[in-house]
Amino acid sequence: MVSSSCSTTVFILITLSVLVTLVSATEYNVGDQSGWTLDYDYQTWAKDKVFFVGDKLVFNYASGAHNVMKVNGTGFQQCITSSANGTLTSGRDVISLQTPGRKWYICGVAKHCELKNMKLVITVLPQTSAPAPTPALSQYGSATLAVPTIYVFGVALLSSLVSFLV
Ligand SMILES: [Cu+2]
Repeated sequence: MVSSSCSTTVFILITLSVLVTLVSATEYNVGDQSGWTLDYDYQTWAKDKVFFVGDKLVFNYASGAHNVMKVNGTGFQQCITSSANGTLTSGRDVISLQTPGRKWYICGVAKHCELKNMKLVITVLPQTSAPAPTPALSQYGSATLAVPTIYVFGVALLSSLVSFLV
């Protein structure tokens, strides 16, 4: 009985996590465990991630040690620390990505941007839920629909494997 309730729990957890991944927005901790800090390679951090409208960036740092400024491309390249777009200083700054396109963030404290690489640039993609319904694309409709089915099938397969192992 223990093993069956265990595998049921695993099945539910996997199903939930898949559903959460498919449906809800992702919250990204900038710099992962390192947070928003000196001498971290945020270009590499962002490189393998795909950001969508609705996702969130969370900048974690000791309040007062750093801040977060949203800038434009020029401000990013030249580390212009004008606070025209407002400066976030809470130490746990959450930014909702509301529009697609390039987004630039820098730290405005001292020369952290210029000398310590505290700068992040990302590209936000539009939400994928509403593709343009053009005739040319409609033939791919079934392929798009097949993806969640593969997920569900994968989960079922995985959970039956897990129930063997538990
Ligand atoms: Cu800083």
